[in-house]
Amino acid sequence: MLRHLRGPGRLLIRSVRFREPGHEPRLGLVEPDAPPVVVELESDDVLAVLRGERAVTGRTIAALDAETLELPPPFELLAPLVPPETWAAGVTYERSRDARVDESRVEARDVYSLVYDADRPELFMKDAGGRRTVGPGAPVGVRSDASWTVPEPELALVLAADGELLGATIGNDVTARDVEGENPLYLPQAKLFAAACALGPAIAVPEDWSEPFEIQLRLSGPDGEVIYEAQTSTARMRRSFEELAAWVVRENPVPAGSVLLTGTGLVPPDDVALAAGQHIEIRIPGIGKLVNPVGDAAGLLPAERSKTHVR
Ligand code: DO4
Ligand code: MG
Repeated sequence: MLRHLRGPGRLLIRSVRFREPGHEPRLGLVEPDAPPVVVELESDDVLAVLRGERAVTGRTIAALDAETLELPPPFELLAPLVPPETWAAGVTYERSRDARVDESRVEARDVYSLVYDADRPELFMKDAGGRRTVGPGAPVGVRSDASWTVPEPELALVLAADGELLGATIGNDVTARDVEGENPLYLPQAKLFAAACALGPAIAVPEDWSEPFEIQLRLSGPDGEVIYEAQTSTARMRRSFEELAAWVVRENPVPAGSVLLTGTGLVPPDDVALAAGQHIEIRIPGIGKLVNPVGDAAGLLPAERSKTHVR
């Protein structure tokens, strides 16, 4: 039985990005009415908005759902930003450490316990230019050469170039566990493939970054049956958001607006693997609910890539 989830305290703003056919993507602020209303912003610069730019056009759109923030047709909710780079931290929760130890060959098990305890965190690049990232409602991918892919629900931080925390959204660090389990050097192949990352629905700017975020995951089957459901809190992380962000930008020229996934504390049981037709819901009170169907990565390659067969 899941307990009631709490939000992170007072929010300064919540922003979304959306599109209508034939137009460039626009930004909006979410007003917490019931149902919430998206107020279109003049600016299309998400960093300026997160830093306080608030001029509005006067157009408002009522969301269809208070948590997913789904918009009525013809509007389409997009990932709340296109990060120039997306970084990810690993093994930041005890649960993640234990799962990696279990999935690995005996010879490789120590690396996860060592990195959990070390000063230097595990950091890896998850995406660049949003090429493998999808927004709310779009399918995430499962690669065909993997047999044990799982969702990783994570708090995702939007960073300034100096590592300052600008906002937080929901991230899904979809991972092929069997690929990483075979050899930790296969990590980039376990983590980077078509539609292996989802972000959304909104970026929230909390007043107080020391307040934890609660995270809930629900995986359901094609007929809506619940396959796995659990929750955790960023209070269980072994490292602070600021510490992880400082490591990412350390002697590393990370562009402003890059995203840092902060690691997963929820790992489904070993007999659960993502398959096309399932649905993943990740809820973080204060931010919203990110819902993505599951598809085959091979069918989710960016269009120009499948046309030209460039690898
Ligand atoms: O070492 C593997 C990556 C771990 C990870 O992505 C996580 O803990 O969230
Ligand atoms: Mg992860």
